[in-house]
Amino acid sequence: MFPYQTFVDMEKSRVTSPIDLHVENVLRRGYTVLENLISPEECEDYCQRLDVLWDRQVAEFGDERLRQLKDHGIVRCPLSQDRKFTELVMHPRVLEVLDRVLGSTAILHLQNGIVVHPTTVHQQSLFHRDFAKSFISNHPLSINVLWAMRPFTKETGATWVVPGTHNTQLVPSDEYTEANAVQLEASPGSAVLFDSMLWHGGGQNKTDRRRHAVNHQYTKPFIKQQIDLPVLLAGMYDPETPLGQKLGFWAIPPKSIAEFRADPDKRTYRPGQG
Ligand SMILES: O=C(O)CCC(=O)C(=O)O
Repeated sequence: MFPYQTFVDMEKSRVTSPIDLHVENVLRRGYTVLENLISPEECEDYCQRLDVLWDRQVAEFGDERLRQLKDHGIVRCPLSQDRKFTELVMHPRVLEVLDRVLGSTAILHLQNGIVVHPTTVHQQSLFHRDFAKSFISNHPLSINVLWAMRPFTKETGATWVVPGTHNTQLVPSDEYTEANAVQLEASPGSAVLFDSMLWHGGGQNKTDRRRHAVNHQYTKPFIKQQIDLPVLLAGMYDPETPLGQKLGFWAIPPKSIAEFRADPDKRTYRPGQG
């Protein structure tokens, strides 16, 4: 234990459960790792599903076009083609931390499968913010949850983060990044939960095997989604469920004055969502 001095009007963070420490990690250094949320067998199943969806998206859009769009290796919105992926969105251990950091009315902004092919340099390996804003909010607005489906090691290209950089407007210098970047090695089935303002980037996959991951971004419900999920998923998922809320079905802007003036219980942007 490290003893602290006490000062008037200064409250100390308290940890009474493991969730408290995860929350404090996210607020202070920008990230936390939730270990072993699902089994290695389930991860392998997800990898196979991602390979199937990746092949399908290549068949639809073409390898060359996806490279041109810098979208090579990204499986866009897997849950729109395979319901299994909703289990990641709604994983209870993720949601208990997410609810504390972002609030229970947070919605899914995007879900992307990431298939890092051997020896290719993928777009996400350039350091970036996923919520690429030039201002700092005093409350988190957006949180990422990146699931490792294959081992995240130095060789497979574990994700790099630059701790604490979610709290400063300026882009970190090369020297700061060089001195402070941390590569997050993690076993399959673990998830890195981070503030989307945190500077981070994928590592290089130096193995001869694909490295699979699934990235999620959740935001406050008033922020637009990457793809309009209530439109994309209409008829596929029940809006009247906790999953429906997370997919954004409870935070739809009214499409007319009449919809805006509907009774509160009929509003498309439901009361209490924030
Ligand atoms: O694949 C990785 O390790 C990082 C992915 C990433 O940075 C992203 O999707 O924003």
